[in-house]
Amino acid sequence: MAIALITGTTAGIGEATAHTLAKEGYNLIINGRRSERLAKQAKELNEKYGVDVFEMPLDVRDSDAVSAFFDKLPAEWQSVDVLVNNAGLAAGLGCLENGSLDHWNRMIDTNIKGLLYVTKAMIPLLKVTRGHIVNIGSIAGKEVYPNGNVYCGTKHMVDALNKAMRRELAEAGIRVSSVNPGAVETEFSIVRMDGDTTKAKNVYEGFENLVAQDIAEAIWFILSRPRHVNINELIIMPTAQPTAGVVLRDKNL
Ligand code: NDP
Ligand code: 8X3
Repeated sequence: MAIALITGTTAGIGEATAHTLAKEGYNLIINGRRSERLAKQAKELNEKYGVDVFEMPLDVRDSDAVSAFFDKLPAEWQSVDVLVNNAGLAAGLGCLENGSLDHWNRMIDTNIKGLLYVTKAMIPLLKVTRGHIVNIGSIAGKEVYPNGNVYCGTKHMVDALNKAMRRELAEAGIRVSSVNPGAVETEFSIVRMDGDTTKAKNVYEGFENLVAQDIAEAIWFILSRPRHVNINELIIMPTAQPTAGVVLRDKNL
């Protein structure tokens, strides 16, 4: 059975992707910092879909922890076919002048450096399987919007790394794709607003946002193409969000 490693499965897009790939018969390596959620999820995926699940309870920002995990990965879990680089976040929504260094560091360390640490460790395994990397970027990696500054910057870097991986790994037969969503209602805005659930809920008021399953299905579409087809990138938006930072509310679209 094929194996997929998905980062950031304890919520949102990663969680939906774990369920979608388990339903399609993948054994899974699942990741997140909240180890209790991860353990509960492993049990649920195993019971519901009959797949094997291996936990990767670590912070992708911790390069030593990432290296140690792959150094000790049991032989039966090393034949990984798919890496979904999903773990990420936005922290804060405000102008650069008033920006928080903690917010900036968390986004840069997770969205860029964490993705790099996991990808570097995974490339030797994916060379063996001639596997597939799916990078979760964002419309924020294609455009910028007011007060998105550093988050947009990190996702532009993901876009650049996606292109770099595609160029660099093609000769190894590794496929590389990105999915770049607009507004998806997950825990994303709760994290971005530092836990303020009222502000987070307002983000999705008055229009039909995307849901995590929309993105999971797109990931499965990418992965289920025949070997000669590489989807380089997808941009997926709510109908009511024509571009980054613009949402048409109360329009009955
Ligand atoms: P959620 O907040 O719902 O989920 C984020 C997931 O990432 C959680 O499982 C979280 O787990 C994990 N995560 C965050 N930081 C780390 C870390 N340092 N180490 C390991 N895991 C981590 O958000 P989404 O599902 O919406 O976001 C997933 C990806 O999609 C992100 O890269 C985001 O930028 C991107 N995206 C989201 C959009 C949206 O509108 N929601 C739109 C476009 C892109 P834990 O806290 O347990 O570590
Ligand atoms: C999250 C989507 O539109 O808030 O990446 O930037 S958006």
